[in-house]
Amino acid sequence: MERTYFMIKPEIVAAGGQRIGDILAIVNTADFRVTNLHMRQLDRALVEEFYAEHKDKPFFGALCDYITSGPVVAVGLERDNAVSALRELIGATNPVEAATGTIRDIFGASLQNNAVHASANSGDASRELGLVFGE
Ligand code: FUP
Repeated sequence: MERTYFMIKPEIVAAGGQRIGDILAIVNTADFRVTNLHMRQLDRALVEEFYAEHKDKPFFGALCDYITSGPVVAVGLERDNAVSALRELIGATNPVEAATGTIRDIFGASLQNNAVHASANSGDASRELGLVFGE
């Protein structure tokens, strides 16, 4: 069994509940067990740590502004090969490059506002679950 971290980003949450349900229903098709779930606004220091790998990139400030702009839905998920299975479900980072039918293809608005996050590897998953849930 492997764990991963999934997050529904602020523009989806701000639009109301329906798309949260639609996205979780897609995740549910892939037989994940939900190990943790909550909705909250993340503080700036946590988000800067979360995206530390990008701290020298030109988009870092805007990315942190955006992720702290409203509540997110934070989800811990578990199954065999959880990291790769979830990355496949969400699609490429840029929604215009995301495969048809993936979450970012359906719900993503732009490279920054790409609807959801999923851990890139199991090391990131442990780090992200620790940061957000204190696991
Ligand atoms: P991903 O692992 O698919 O979330 O992608 P990255 O870690 O490369 O990027 C993290 C987030 O930064 C993306 F979800 C969107 C945002 N981003 C930008 O806003 N501009 C860029 O040029 C690249 C990424």
